[in-house]
Amino acid sequence: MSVPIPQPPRIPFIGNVASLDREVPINGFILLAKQYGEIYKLDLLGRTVISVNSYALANEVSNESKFKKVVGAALVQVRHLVGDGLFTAYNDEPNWAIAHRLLMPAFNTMSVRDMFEDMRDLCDQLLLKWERFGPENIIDPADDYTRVALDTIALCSMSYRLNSFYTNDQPKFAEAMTDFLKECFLRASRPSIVQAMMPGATAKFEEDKKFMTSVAERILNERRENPIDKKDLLNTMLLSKDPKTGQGLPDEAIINNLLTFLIAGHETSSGMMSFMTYYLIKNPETWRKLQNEVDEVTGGEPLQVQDLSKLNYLQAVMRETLRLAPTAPSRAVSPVEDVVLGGKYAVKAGAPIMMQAWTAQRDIAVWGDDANEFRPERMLDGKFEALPPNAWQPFGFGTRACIGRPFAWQEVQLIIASVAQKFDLFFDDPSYTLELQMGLTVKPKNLRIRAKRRDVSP
Ligand code: MNH
Repeated sequence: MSVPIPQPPRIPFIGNVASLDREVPINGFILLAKQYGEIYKLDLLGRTVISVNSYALANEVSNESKFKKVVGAALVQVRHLVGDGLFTAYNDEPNWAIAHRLLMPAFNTMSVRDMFEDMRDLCDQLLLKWERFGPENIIDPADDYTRVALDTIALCSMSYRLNSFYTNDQPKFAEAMTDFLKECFLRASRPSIVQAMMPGATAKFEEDKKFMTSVAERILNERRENPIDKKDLLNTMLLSKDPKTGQGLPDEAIINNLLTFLIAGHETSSGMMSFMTYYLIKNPETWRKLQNEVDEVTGGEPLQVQDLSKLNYLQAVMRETLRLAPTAPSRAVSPVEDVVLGGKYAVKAGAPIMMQAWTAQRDIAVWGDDANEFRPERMLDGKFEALPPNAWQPFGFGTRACIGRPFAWQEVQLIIASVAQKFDLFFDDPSYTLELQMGLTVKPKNLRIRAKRRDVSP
């Protein structure tokens, strides 16, 4: 016997749109999960979206023989820029499979190790900035982590320097990217009739798109004219052939993927480092433990790539941060055939389902009564490895899971370990309470900190 999927009361014409805060829909999703439990559905501008919130249902939809990735409404907007790039491609687009096979080896842990010194270059720019501005300076960590993450992915993927630390405002490319993604996210929840009445926003959207594409085209052309001998991702795409089909990637697909790396590779990592910073300041004992570990492993010397695997506590802090605050908080799938979810909720083939990692990763059935608390110890000593399947899933699932995971992991290890080695961090406002902010991804809102060098006495 199947039972209906709960749905909040609808308002004529707009359905359930009012249930979601337009600026920060994640707050609505969290609240609705508290009210309705493991599953509910919403009418959003003519689309019906099912949201699954419990571990059990999240695990059930993590099965590629029954559920496939859906390119959700915001990602459909991102396609205006990057089309069939890895992140936004429909499952059957041929360039997805070619790019996936070409790039998987270039993104594995071994290949990413070769990028360590480039990553350090940008990490040092962040450290130097915080040091030079001194302990009285108020830092917007999300802003500086975005600079470092965006510059890192640009340098490692196409040996291009965005130089975000050398301008007061974000450089033009970073600004175009941020504005474009914000607009994608807003367009996704705008009725088309409203969109039609916003020629200004549409013109800006087109302008940002054109500008970013022209930068990527210029970089590609320059590389063709002046080849370099370096194993960056651009060279991988330009020079290698798909082992299966013998084909290379067409120029358009190379550009789509260069821009995809920049999009997928900066906000998520930057948000992760911002949440880590928040949790570490909030939990001074954890912060001290982490500093001790870093000091012990490095002996006060600059971090080396072979140190990374010895930083077990850091790894637990990273895992626990992404459990409580997965910066890509949900992903969309749909059933290949009609299914009955959880043994009782009938769902038609093709219906979009949002897997809410944010709520599923706080399910007390898996994590216990203190599920909402930040406790890295639950990720230590084999406990992480012993978790039920898909209980921790901030990087997505299956063939469409994150290709940049080892890249992000190494980058965040390097930056947070280096910050812990060098600085004590404080909230600028000691009474700061966590609020969320959203673009395509989630980050802490209005977090402001100060950084004081550890080796300098007051
Ligand atoms: Mn990433 C897909 C989370 C860092 C490039 N990424 C995904 C998905 C999640 C995700 C979740 C699956 C989305 C979906 O099912 O629709 N990614 C993250 C997080 C971080 C992250 C939490 C950092 C923390 N990602 C990165 C970095 C890069 C990157 C860094 C690039 C250098 N991610 C991708 C790409 C995809 C993806 C590309 C799409 C892969 C595919 O579908 O083939």
